[in-house]
Amino acid sequence: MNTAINHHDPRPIVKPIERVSFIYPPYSHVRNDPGLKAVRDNYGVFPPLSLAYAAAVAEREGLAVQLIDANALEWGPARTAAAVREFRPDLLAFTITTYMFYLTLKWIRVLREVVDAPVLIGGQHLSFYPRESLTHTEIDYGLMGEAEICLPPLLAVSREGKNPAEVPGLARRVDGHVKINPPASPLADLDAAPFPLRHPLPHDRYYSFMSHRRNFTVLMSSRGCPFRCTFCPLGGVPFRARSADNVCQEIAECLERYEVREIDFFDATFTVDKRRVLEIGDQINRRGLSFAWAMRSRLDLLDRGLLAALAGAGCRRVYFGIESADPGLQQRLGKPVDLRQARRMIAAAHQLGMEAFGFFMLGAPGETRKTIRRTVAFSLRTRLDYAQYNKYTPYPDSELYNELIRETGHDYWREYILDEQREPQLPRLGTTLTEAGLNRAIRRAFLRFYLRPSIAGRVLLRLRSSGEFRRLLRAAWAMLREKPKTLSKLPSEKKPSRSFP
Ligand code: B12
Repeated sequence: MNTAINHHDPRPIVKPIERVSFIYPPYSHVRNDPGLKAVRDNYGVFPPLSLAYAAAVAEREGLAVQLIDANALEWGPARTAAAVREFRPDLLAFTITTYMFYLTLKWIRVLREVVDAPVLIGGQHLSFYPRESLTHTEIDYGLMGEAEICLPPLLAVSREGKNPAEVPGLARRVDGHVKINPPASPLADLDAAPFPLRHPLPHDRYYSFMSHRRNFTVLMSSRGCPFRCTFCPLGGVPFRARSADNVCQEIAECLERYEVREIDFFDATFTVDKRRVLEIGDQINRRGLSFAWAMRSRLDLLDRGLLAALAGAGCRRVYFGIESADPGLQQRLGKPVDLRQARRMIAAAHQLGMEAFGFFMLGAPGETRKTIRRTVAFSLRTRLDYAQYNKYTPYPDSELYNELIRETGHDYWREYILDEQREPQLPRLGTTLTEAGLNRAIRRAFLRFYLRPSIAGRVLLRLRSSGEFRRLLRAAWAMLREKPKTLSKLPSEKKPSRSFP
C-alpha cells in the first residue's frame, strides 16, 4: 500500500520546549473489540497511566506540565481547548492506541485550532504502525518506546539544538517522507522511572466497575510479560519488574497524598516473580499501608500459600485469565491451563475471602460449538464470583494476527490507520462460527453464569452502594444488548462514552 504523504514536514520546534500539555481525550467503544465495547459505559473510569508516566518524565526534565484527563473530567473539546489555550504550551502530547486513532486525531485537530504548537504522540500503537501514523499530518512527531528513554533526548533537540536523527525511536516527516530512527532499548531499571504524575488528576472521579472504595487508582508494578500467548501483543514487551520498595513507595504516595483506598494492579501478570510479590505483601503490612487491592495473574503462577499471603496484605480480588477450557484451543492460544489447578486456585481465593474473576475468550481460531460448551461448562463448575466472556479480536502484533495477515494478505489494522474509510472488518479464521452465533453464545454464557441464584445472591450481597448496584445492572444490560456503532465520533460535551482495555 502506498504511504506517500500529500503534505509537508512537521511543524518545526521553533523555540525551546518549556511547557507541555498532555491531553487524554474521552475514549469511545471499540468496534472490533465487542466484548469490551459492551461494558463501555460501565467498566469504570481509570487514570491515564501511560500519559501520566510520560508527563512525569517531562516534569522531571524541568518543564511546566499540564495533564488534562478530559475523559474523567467529562470535558468536551471546547472546554479542553480553552484550558489548553490558557496554558500556552510549546508542545501538545497524546497517547494513542490503534483502536482510538481517529478519535484522538479529531481531538488533535480541535486543539490545534487554538494552539499553534507541534503535536507529539506516543504509546504502544506507535511501535506497530509508526510510518502509517505519521502519514497523518495532524501529527508532527511520534516517539516509539518508553518516555523515560526517548523523551529527554527529544527535549534536548529543542534546548540544545541537537540533531533529531539522534533521538531514539523518533518518527517524523522529512521532505514528505516518514523517517524513523532506530528504536530505543527498553528501560532496564524500572525503579529509575519517576512515578506517574498524579497530582493533576481528579482522583475522586476514578472507579472500577468492580471497586468498592474511593479514591480508586491503578498502578503498574511491572512492565511487559514473559509469556507468549498467541492472541496478545504484550509478550513482545520484555518483562521487567520494580522492586518491592519502589512499589510500596508509590502506594504510600497514593494513600497519603491522594487519599487512595483501593488500587487495581494493572500488571499483565502480577505474580511472575513470587519472591518479589511476597516482599510487596510483606512491606504493605510492615509499613501499615491499609487499602484494598486487586491483581491479574496466571493460574500456573499461584499456589495457596502465595494467595494466603496476598490476601493477608489486603488483596481482595484476583483476575484470572483462563481464556478456554479446551486443551486443543489452549494450545493454539499458547496458554495451557491445568483445569484442576485452576479450580483449586479459584476455590482457594474464594475461601480466603477474595473475589475470583475469570476472563474467558470465545471465537479464536479453532473455536467450535463444542469448545464453547466446554469453556462455559467449566466456568459454571468453578467457584468464580464473576465471569467475563469476551469475543476474540485479533490484536496488532500478536502471533494470531500475524497469521491472519499471512493467510489473507491483508494487514487490516495497517490499512485502517492509513485510511479511516477502511474500518477493519476482520475475518474470523479457523472457526465455522458466525458472528451472530458467537454473539448468541456469549449472551447465553453471561445469562447462565449470572442468573444462578448463588451468584445473583452473592453479587447483591457484595454490592455496598446503590451506585455500584446501578452500574452493575447497566453493565449487564449493555452486555446483553450490544449493537455495533461507528467508530471515531467526537463525543458530545456532556456525555463521553467509555470502554476498557
Ligand atoms: C492502564 C491501561 C489502560 C487504562 C489507562 C489508559 C492509559 N493509556 O494509560 C485504561 C483502562 C483507561 C485503558 C483504556 C484503553 N486501553 Co489500555 N492499557 C492499559 C495497560 C494495561 C497499562 C498501560 C500502562 O500504564 N503501561 C505502563 C507504561 C509505562 O507503558 P506504556 O503504556 O507503553 O507507556 C509508555 C510508552 O508507551 C510511552 N508512551 C505512552 N504514551 C505516551 C505519550 C507520549 C507523548 C510519550 C512521549 C510517550 C508515551 O511512554 C510510557 C512510559 O514509559 C496497557 C497494557 C500494558 N500492560 O502496558 C493497555 C493498553 C495500552 N491499552 C490498550 C487499549 C486497546 C485500550 C483501549 C482502546 C481499550 C478499549 N477497548 O477501549 C482504551 C483506550 C483508552 C485510550 N484513549 O488510551 C492497548 C493498546 C494497544 C494498541 N494497539 O494501541 C494496550 C497496549 C493493551 C493491549 N495489549 O492491547 N487502558
